[in-house]
Amino acid sequence: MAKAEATPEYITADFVMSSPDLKHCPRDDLPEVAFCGRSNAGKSSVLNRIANNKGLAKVSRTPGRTRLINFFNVKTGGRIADLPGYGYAKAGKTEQQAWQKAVNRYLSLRENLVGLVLITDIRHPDQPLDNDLLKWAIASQIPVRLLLNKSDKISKNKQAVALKKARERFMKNGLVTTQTFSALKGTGTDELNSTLHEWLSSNPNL
Ligand SMILES: Nc1nc2c(ncn2[C@@H]2O[C@H](COP(=O)(O)OP(=O)(O)OP(=O)(O)O)[C@@H](O)[C@H]2O)c(=O)[nH]1
Ligand SMILES: [Mg+2]
Repeated sequence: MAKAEATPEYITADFVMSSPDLKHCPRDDLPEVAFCGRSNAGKSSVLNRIANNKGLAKVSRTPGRTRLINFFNVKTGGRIADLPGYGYAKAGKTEQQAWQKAVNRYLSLRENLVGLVLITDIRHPDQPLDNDLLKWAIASQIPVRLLLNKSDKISKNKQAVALKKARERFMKNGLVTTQTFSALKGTGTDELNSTLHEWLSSNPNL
């Protein structure tokens, strides 16, 4: 008889509010993890997958869909912030600058930020804007889970090579951990959720 697959440990999350900028964010009284990355990398899809709820965050084929910071409370404690993606060339310049400024202010001033999930497309490693964010997080001592998403788009062999390369890159830096993920298939859900639980229950000062 085939072995039954274990059901992943999903998180339960509820939408709280959308904020155009730091001033209008919810109170910083809960530990918060930010989902960030290039536009279209799959931030909203990853969130929906780990919560097993396709309707939680809006997903779109058109890049640049998430233009506000969207907040979700996690039932077991803490909050997730789904940030607008960066690097979306087709957005109007003024609009792009406005939402980039909101993200930068959020990242540098949000006091309850306990970790970042940096979502990347496994096929496009080493992107300059992702690297800027990684450098900033390391300098700010914020732990990062680098997610190589859309792993379903390449073979198992190529996935292993991409993961090895990313891990080698951050071997000397305990702050950055790496994993493969597929929002489409659910691969990597348990691994990500156990880190989220750890981070979200980690800050006794809040
Ligand atoms: N094949 C595959 N497609 C994915 C995966 N994750 C996301 N996508 C697709 O990629 C596109 C963008 O996904 P979103 O979740 O909206 O991306 P986002 O990073 O939130 O985008 P913005 O909000 O615009 O910054 C959608 O068409 C998703 O269906 C994945 O793991 N595999
Ligand atoms: Mg989004």
